Amino acid sequence: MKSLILVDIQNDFCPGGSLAVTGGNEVVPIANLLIPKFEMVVATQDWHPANHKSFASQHDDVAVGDLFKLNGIDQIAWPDHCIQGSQGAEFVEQLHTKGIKRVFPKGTNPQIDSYSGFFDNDKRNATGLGEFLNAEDVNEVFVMGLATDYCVKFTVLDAIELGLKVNLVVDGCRGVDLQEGDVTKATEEMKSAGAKVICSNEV
Ligand code: VGL
Ligand code: ZN
Repeated sequence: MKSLILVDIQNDFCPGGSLAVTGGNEVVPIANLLIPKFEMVVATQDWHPANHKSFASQHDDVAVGDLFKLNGIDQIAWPDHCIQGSQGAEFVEQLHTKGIKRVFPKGTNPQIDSYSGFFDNDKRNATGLGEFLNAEDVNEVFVMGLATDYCVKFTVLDAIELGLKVNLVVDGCRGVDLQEGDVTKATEEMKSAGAKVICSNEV
């Protein structure tokens, strides 16, 4: 069974949002084209408590974009984003969410970030996505969404590690590019890890 994984297609990652990704909204029509092609569509949702420690606002000595250690692991300080229950955390209104079978929230523990849709960044806690796909006999996934260089990348890498065949729908992704070239680098990383990079018209 094949599954489409929609990563974090949320208002805060689109123009006008607090962690806006350039062209983030452009992935929505692509998602809407792909959703009806899959029997099994799942989505991840960045879903932070207001006091999440990945937010620069929760520290006296870090600014947005700074790299710091959070409980011993590397963390980038983000602006407040995807706060549980806020408009920014909602899926983009134009996204055809009716076709989504199950939503997996992530980043709910204030002490650790969760870029991957499968695990927290220390890999200790799972979101349930892996078990769900396994129970549904999914062996191949098509991943698209936001952002290429963070949540898409780590979702893809974990999916490969879990033994899934992984296709990255590259025109269905947009990235942060905190440093110029991050998106290109992330795509290369996913490719060398074993992801097949495809366009939405090849699905
Ligand atoms: C993401 C940074 C912080 C993402 C989520 O969805 O790529 N990036 N939280
Ligand atoms: Zn986040």
